[in-house]
Amino acid sequence: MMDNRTIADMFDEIADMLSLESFPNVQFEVRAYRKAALIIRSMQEPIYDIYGKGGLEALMEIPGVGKSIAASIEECIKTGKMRKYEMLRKKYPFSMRELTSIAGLGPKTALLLYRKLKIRNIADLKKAIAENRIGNVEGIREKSIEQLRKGIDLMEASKGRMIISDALPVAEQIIKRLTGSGLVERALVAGSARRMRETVGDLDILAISPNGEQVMEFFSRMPEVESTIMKGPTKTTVHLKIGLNCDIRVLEPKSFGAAVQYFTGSKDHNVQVRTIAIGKGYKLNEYGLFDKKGRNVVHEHEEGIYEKLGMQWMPPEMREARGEVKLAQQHKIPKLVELGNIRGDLHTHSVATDGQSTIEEMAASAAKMGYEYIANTDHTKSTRVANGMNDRQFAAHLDKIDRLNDKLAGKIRILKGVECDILKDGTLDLSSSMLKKMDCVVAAVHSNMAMERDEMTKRVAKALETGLVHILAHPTGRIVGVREPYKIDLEKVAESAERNNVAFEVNGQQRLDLNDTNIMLVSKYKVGFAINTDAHNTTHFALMRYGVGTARRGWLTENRVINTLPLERLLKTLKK
Ligand code: DGT
Ligand code: CA
Ligand code: CA
Repeated sequence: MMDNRTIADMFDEIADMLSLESFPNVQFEVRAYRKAALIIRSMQEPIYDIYGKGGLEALMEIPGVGKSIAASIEECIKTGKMRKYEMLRKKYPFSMRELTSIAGLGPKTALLLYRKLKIRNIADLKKAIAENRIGNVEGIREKSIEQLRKGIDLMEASKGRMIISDALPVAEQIIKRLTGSGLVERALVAGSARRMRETVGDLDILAISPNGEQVMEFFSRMPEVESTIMKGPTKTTVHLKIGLNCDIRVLEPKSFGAAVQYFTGSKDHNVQVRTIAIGKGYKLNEYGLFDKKGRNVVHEHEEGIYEKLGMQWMPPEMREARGEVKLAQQHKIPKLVELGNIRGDLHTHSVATDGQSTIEEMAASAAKMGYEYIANTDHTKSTRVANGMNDRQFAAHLDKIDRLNDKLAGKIRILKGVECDILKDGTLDLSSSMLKKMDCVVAAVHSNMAMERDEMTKRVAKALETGLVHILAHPTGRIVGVREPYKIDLEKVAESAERNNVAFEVNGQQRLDLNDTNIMLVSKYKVGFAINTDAHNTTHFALMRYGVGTARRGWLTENRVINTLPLERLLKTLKK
């Protein structure tokens, strides 16, 4: 059984290998595979379910999936193989995916490394770097060797951990299977996934069932499972095809609440809670909360533990030992922003630049989700790789949005916007007169990221001081597992943002930027936040929950988040 990620990885690898070919129109094919990979990777519904329900036709309804790609997916689901992929792999017998997953290493370099040094994977590459063999390859500079070294380090630092947006949908699919099996009374995901940590090391599933053995049998035979690592009547561990381990624990109802509290963690949070329990004469562990006489006083629900300890219950996202335990004792846990509070997305793209869906499709999809508005924020000219637009092109683009809004009146409002580059010198990549025509100016750094901290801080602050910017997008530039944040003094930037009424973005894509700790840092200032998906196609809207999860980990409340405002109030806020 093929999961979305595996298929997307295969398509990306096909695109990488095809990009080395030179037959006519090959670039067209490369783009098609790339686009399909991008979309399938971010889809939350398993593609074999889509196929199972509606066959080839349903596959072709996925944006970016045409006839021949749909046929490849079908082949893959039916046979576990893809002929096209295997043919190309014969020609390029090295792990393109492994090598190009290193930041800064593209298909051409991978081929060069294979041809000259027989490097087939990351292990070979590391060895070659350590033995100073790379420097002798023509076409590879000293600077790029340094870059390769950094890329490998970054990858190893994140090794074994997976971004939440890849892991959680699989965990939820497993929960659905378990509850659908009729074997369990309740099942939930605990651990870092429940806390919405940006990456997870493994998945921790808890279930109530009187049939431990049968549950374990069912669990270890699910299509998501690659192999069983350990199988016992109360605990089983499997390795999933997506590359993560997954634990399941089967419990009796009377210890479920304690287990949920314990296995949700974090470990540091648990240590603090347990200390409070001891102070009150209890013993707390994963089996229960026991009083002096050894009686378990909490059963099925974890809320009971906090209650008995004189604490307020708090959302899992807060349980990182960052002061939430004290707040809970004072009954001052804030009411965090929720997915249901979000009324629109203020950072979205379209085919006008590097998106894969049209503005019409984006708006229709957002309306279907119940949004009141989206801002279309396509790129500006300096972002050439994204096909960015200049003043003249934006003028026509905005007219088009006006016409669309006339057509859509009453359904959803498309705000006229832009994701404007903050150039190296801190100026904006579009004229002020054009920026003033926009409802929503999102500004971001896309180039020259290797600046000194001071210089970068001044650059971004200068852009905010124009008074033309509404939202600072992905303010540190990091991409989880791919790129480190650039150096920047966020507190200085927050001072500028406060003076100029600029909101900080919490980006729900693989960036998850700002992250939880940076949100906490800048929320000390009087600034707003915008939780956006940076959607490049309609499937990306589903990533909002990870933006919201990250915002909750940074303790944000609804009133701090501007895209929880109804349209009229949002427009007023943006005009200020
Ligand atoms: P991960 O898997 O690295 O993303 O992070 P977690 O938080 O899911 O950690 P994991 O899977 O090792 O353990 C799940 C939870 O079990 C953890 O959040 C808290 C609890 N736990 C694990 N080991 C200990 C421990 O030694 N002491 C305490 N108090 N709790 C623990
Ligand atoms: Ca875990
Ligand atoms: Ca675990």
